[in-house]
Amino acid sequence: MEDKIIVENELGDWRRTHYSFQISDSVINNVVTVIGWISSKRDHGNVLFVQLRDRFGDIQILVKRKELSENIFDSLKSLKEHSSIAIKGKVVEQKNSSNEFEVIPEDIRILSVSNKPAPFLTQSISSIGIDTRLDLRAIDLRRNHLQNVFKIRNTILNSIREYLNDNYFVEVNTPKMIATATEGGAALFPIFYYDREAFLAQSPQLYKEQLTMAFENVFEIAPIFRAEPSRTNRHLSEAMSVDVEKAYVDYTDMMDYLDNLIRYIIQSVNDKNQIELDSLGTELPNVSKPFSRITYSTLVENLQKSHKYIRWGDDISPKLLKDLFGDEFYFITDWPSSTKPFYVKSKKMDPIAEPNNGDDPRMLSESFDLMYGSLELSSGSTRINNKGDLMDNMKKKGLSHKAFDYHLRVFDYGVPPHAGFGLGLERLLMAILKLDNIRDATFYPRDIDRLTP
Ligand code: AMO
Repeated sequence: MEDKIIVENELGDWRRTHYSFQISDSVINNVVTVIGWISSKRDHGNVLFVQLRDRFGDIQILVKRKELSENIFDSLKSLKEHSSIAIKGKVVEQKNSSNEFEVIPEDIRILSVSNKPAPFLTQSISSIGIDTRLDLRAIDLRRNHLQNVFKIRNTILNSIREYLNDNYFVEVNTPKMIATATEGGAALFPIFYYDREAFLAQSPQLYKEQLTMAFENVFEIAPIFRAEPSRTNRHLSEAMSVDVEKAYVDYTDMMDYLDNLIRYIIQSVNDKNQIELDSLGTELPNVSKPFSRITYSTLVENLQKSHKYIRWGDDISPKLLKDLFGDEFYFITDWPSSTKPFYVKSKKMDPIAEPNNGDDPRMLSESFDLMYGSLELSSGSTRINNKGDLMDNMKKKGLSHKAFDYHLRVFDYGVPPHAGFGLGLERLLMAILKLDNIRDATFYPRDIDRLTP
């Protein structure tokens, strides 16, 4: 059959005159040019109903054998889903089509032919394994479900920029090939940098801190790289981080900013994405009130009271949080200094705290994690801005001053007090849309098993 298809394979002078959403009352009886790919097709012998999909949605095309040349009709009839076509035709009213109009073609150009049926349907939520979908990700991303997810992602990104610009932040970009680690716990990806070893950046941490000297309020939306050895539904090896840093504030101010930012984002999605939310069947989290704040020490006590095995100083696993918190946003604050990276400022000593192991007192830090249920969305803190304190803390954590010389020397010139946070974009999307797998919150996920496509 295939060799009978007439493929122009070239646009020539054809250009789209209208997107699907522009096919409306105002163009009834007009001849338009619409372009897209076939999302579905119903064949009634001498009549075809084709759904032509563009960036905004579907347009119904009614094709009748008697109104087109045999050749073109037969070619169209044999086209599979995903093939691209351009149609010049008249817009007519059609109550039964999804947008109440259809286009009756006068001329058709076949631009690109799909040779194989895709292993998943465009309309299905898909019970097919994620690996099969990821192997053909560009096609998978055409599915309605992911289209909705990524349209909402777009709103989220725009609203983050809007909120931060309105609050006098400057968008910056920092190097992704770096010389030293910043986040103690997370492993690095080593790379060759000419004749030296370097690493992919785990975080823009030190650069965003430095940039508060020149710009006071900065943010960056960029990838972070983490050599995560585990296979989970919430870790990526390459994730997008929304990093925010501000001078002359502390961690309590940054919690206010983050709280307001999340509520602004959810309001924007609510205002702009009702169609996508309805189609996903998702209700947005209730964010009518500011998020609650619980200190790490109180949380550990509560967990111990409910007979969970945890010692003060341990990290808190998602499993432990699962029974305690439902689908809600909340902050865990004042983490032990021992659990936080070297740049995080310590609080004054907790007077009721007992020594941890004889000589190491229970130092707390000016820090927070923003959680949604058992999912960590963000970490933030007040940073150390005094060179001596920073050097002491580095020593405590076993870090070499020499390796961080490029950073420490800045502190000779008076780094202002500052605080900030890093917010995982994919994790936020998981929380807002209740996605089970972080891989569906990113275009081409990277994990321990996957480096392609
Ligand atoms: P942290 O290491 O907690 O803090 O990272 C901040 C947020 O980034 C997201 N995140 C990830 N998302 C997906 N996959 C991963 N492997 C992954 N790793 C981190 C999470 C996390 O809460 N420099 C500090 C931030 C700061 O203090 O400003 C930092 O990187 O949502």
